[in-house]
Amino acid sequence: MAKQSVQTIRNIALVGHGSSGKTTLADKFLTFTGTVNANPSVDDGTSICDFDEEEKHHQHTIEATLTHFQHGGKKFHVVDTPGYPDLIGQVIGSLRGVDTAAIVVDATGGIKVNTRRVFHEAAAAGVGRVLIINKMDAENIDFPGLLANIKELFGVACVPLNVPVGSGEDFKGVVSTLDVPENTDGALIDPGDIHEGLIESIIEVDEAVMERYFEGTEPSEEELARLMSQAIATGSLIPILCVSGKTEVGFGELLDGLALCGLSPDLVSRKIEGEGDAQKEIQADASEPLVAQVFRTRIDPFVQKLSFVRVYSGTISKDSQVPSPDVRKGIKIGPLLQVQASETAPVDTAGPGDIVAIAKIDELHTGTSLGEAAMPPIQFPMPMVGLAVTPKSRGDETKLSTALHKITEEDSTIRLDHDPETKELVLNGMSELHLTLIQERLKRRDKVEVDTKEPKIPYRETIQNNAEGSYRHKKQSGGSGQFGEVHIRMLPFPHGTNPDDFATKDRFASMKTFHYHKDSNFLWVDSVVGGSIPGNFMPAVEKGFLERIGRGVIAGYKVQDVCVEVHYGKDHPVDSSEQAFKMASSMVFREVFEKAKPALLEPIVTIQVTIPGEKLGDINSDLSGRRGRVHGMESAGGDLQTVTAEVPLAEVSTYARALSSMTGGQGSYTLEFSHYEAVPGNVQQEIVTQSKVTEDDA
Ligand SMILES: Nc1nc2c(ncn2[C@@H]2O[C@H](COP(=O)(O)OP(=O)(O)O)[C@@H](O)[C@H]2O)c(=O)[nH]1
Ligand SMILES: [Mg+2]
Repeated sequence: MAKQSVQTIRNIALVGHGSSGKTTLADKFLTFTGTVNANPSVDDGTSICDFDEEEKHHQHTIEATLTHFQHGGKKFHVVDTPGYPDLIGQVIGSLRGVDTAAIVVDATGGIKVNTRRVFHEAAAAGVGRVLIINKMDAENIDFPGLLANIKELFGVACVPLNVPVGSGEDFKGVVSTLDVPENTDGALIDPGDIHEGLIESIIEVDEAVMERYFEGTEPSEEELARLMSQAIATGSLIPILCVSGKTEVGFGELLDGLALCGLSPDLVSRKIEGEGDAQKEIQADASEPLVAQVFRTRIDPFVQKLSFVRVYSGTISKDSQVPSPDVRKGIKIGPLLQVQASETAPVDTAGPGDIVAIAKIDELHTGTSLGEAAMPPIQFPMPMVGLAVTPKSRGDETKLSTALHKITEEDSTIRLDHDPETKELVLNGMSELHLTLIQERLKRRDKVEVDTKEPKIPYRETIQNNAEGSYRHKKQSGGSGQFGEVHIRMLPFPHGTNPDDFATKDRFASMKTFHYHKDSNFLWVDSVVGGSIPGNFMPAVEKGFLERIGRGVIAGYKVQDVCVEVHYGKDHPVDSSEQAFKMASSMVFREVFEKAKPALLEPIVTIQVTIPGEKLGDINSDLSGRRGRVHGMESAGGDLQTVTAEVPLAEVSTYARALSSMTGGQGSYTLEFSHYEAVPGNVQQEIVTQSKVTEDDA
C-alpha cells in the first residue's frame, strides 16, 4: 500500500434504507474512477459489490462489502452495507471501520424507518455524517418538501452542499451552494438562499473567523475546508449532496463532495481503554503503538476466513507477531490483503486509517483488538427471535454445526444456543427474515438443508414458597448396592439478591459453606453437621442439583432463583457412591420443588414499533391483546409514530407477519430482552400440559 498521509484517507460507509441505491453508488464509484472496467447493475445480477449468490438472487445487499479507489488525490475505502433493518449488525460493525457515514436517501421515497435507524447508529458511533439524496432522475420528486422533512427529522444541521438542476428526466446537474456560480438557471432551490446559512454553520466552530466574516471578510477556501471538517466532526454540520447513481448526473460532484466532507481518520475522536477507568485518546500516527480492531469477518469459499481490520494508530506488517489484549499469546499474522469487493490483493503494511484483511486466523473475531490496548467492544443488539434447526439428512450433524459456527463468526447478531433437554440447536436472529436468509446461506453455500421448528420459548421454572423434604436412593442389585440419602430445605432466592447478604448465620444457623451459581441464580448452602453426608460426597450432591436445574421439574425448562440448604443425610459404609448421592440430590430437589409452589417465568421483551400515525390505535390495542404494556409513544418524524411497550416474547415471536398485515408493510419493529416475569396461571397450565404431551410423544 503506497504510503499516504492520514489526511488523504477517506473511509466511508454507505448506509440507509433498502433500495435507496447504495450498492449502485458503490459500484459506480469503481467504474466512474476507472478503478474497475465494467458495466455493473444490481438489476441484472452484474453488480460488483453484491457479488454473493444470495445477493444476486434477492437483488439486495446481505453482507457489507469493502472497496477502495482513488479520487481527487484522496484514497477512499467504501463499505457498502445492507439496508434491511434486520441486518443492522452489519451496519454497526461497518461504522467501527470508517470515519464517515454517507446516509443514502431515495429522493422519491424520502426518510424511511431504516434511514432514521442508521442516522442514529452513525451518531452513536461518533463518525461524521453526510446525506446523499439519490435517484434525482426519478419521477415525482418534491425536492423542497424532502428538504423540509430532512430538517424536521434530522435537524437544521442538515444543509445542502449542492442543489439539483431539474429532476426526473430533466435532471441535468447540480450547482454548488458553497461556491455559487453565475448561472443557476433551473436550480430547484436558489443556491444563493442557502449559501449564507451554509457558511455560517461552517464557521460557527471558530469565533475569530466568525467575527471577521460579520465584519465583511469572507473566509478563504482553505479555511472553509478546515472548519467544515470540524463542523462535520462535531455534528453541527451534516452536508447534503444530490445525485443520480443511475444516470451518473452529479456523480463527479458527489465524489468531490465526499473528498471534501468525508472526515480523515485523524478527525474522529477515538479512545482506548486505559488503566483503571482512564481512557486515552488515540493519535492517528504511524509512529505510535499499534491500535487496530477487527470490525467484520467474512468467510470466503476460497481464502476461507477473512478478518477485516481497521488500523487506528501505528502500523501492522505482514508475517509479523502482534500482541492482542484478547489473545494471551498474541497473534502470528500471515499475509495482509487489500479487499476489492470479492477480490483480494496482497500488501506489505497498513498504517493509521487503513483497512486491510487478515486471512485464516482462528483467534480473530469481530471485535478483537490488535496491539497492546483494547478498543471498546462493538455493541451489537441481542437477537431474540429463535428457530430450532436439525439437519434434513441424518449424518449431516457435523456439517451443520461447522456451517453454523461460520455463520456466527460472520454475523454478530446471530447466536447459537444448545438446548440440552431437546438436544436442539436453536438459532437466534434479529427477525424471521434474518433467519430465512441464514437458512438460504446454509443451503447454497454450505450445502446443508435443515428442518426447522419454532423453538420453545426459553421459559424458566422457579418456586414461590419454602418447602422441605428428603429422599433415600437405595438399590440392591446383585453384588454391590447403591445408597444415599439427602435432606434439604428450599427457599425462593429472588433475582438480584446478593448471595453474601442472604447466606447468613441468622438464616442458616449451622451453615458451613455456600456456593453461588450466577447463570441460574442458584445458591446452595451446606449445613450438614457431624458428617451425616461425608464431605467427599458433597460435590456429587451439588452435581445432582445442577443437573436437575438444567433439566427442569414441572415443564422441562431451566430452574432459576432458588436457594437450597442441605442439612442432613445418611450414608452406607459400603454401598454409598458419588453416583448414589447425585441421584438422591436430584430426586430430592425435584420432590421438594414440586411442594414449593412452582411457577413458570417467561421472558419479557421491550418492543419498539414504528408505524404511520393513523395505525396507532390498531397497534396499541393489538399489543394489549398480546398481554403488552404500552410505556409510551413518540413522534418518529413526518407522520410516523414509535410505540414502546413491554410484551411477553411468546406473544411476539411471529409479530413480523401480524405487523405487516396491520400496516400494509409500512411498519417496522425491534425487540430487546428485558427481564423474566411469572406467567399468568392459565398460560402456565397450558404450557405444563403441552410439555407433558410432548414428553409422552418422545
Ligand atoms: N431511477 C433510479 N434508480 C436507481 C438509482 N440508483 C439505484 N436505482 C435502482 O434502485 C434499485 C435498488 O438499488 P440498489 O443499489 O440495490 O439499492 P440498495 O438497496 O440501497 O443497495 C435498483 O433497481 C437500482 O437500479 C438511481 O439513481 N435512479
Ligand atoms: Mg445494496
